[in-house]
Amino acid sequence: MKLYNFSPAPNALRVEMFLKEKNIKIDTIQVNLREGELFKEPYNSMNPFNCIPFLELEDGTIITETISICRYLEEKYPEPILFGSNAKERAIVDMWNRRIEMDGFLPLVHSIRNKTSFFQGRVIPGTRNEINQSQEIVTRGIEMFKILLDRIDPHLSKNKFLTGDKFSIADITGHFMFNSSKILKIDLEDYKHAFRWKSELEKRPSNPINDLI
Ligand SMILES: N[C@@H](CCC(=O)N[C@@H](CS)C(=O)NCC(=O)O)C(=O)O
Repeated sequence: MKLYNFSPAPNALRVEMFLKEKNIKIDTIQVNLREGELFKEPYNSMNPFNCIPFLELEDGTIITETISICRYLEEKYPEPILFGSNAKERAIVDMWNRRIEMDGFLPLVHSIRNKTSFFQGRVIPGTRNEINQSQEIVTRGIEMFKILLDRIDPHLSKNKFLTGDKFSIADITGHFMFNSSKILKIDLEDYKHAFRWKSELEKRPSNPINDLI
């Protein structure tokens, strides 16, 4: 099994944090997406969506999508459980991960890609084209993130992690949502409980951002 990744990228780091939480090591090949490596062979054929991370199994099967990769690894290496241990827990973890990913993580990814000149010509992940950056998408992403914070702040006043006492994949997604909010310099002062959660996530030994600094 081989993982194709590019460590500074947020989705790459999500998988790395998951691996560290589980204390597992996988052969990893760094593919420099900034130099267009993902559009060259063999990577273009391995993942025509031209994104990392992706996982190559022994039989040649390619699994893309951060959460799908983590789900596969969860079944192969169950402990510690990060996707829930029974039907109810798995549904709750999935519910929170989707809320965080769709209402916070992805809107902020699109805000960043539409804001910084670094992403000109590649506003949509895994593309190289002339699609314009849009200030409206920057603004909308931040608005969506704040609506999410309004909703999760009261929940986090009563819960250590998103699903209660147990750390899960949803918290990993949350950690990288906050990392994007830092890049966009979004003030979190009004969200005391979300800020407490964010600070605890940053302190986890598995936080791969600490290794980059
Ligand atoms: N939906 C994919 C998105 C993966 C993704 O956006 N990867 C980015 C890095 S964080 C990428 O490879 N971008 C390549 C590029 O835009 O050139 C997932 O969840 O894994």
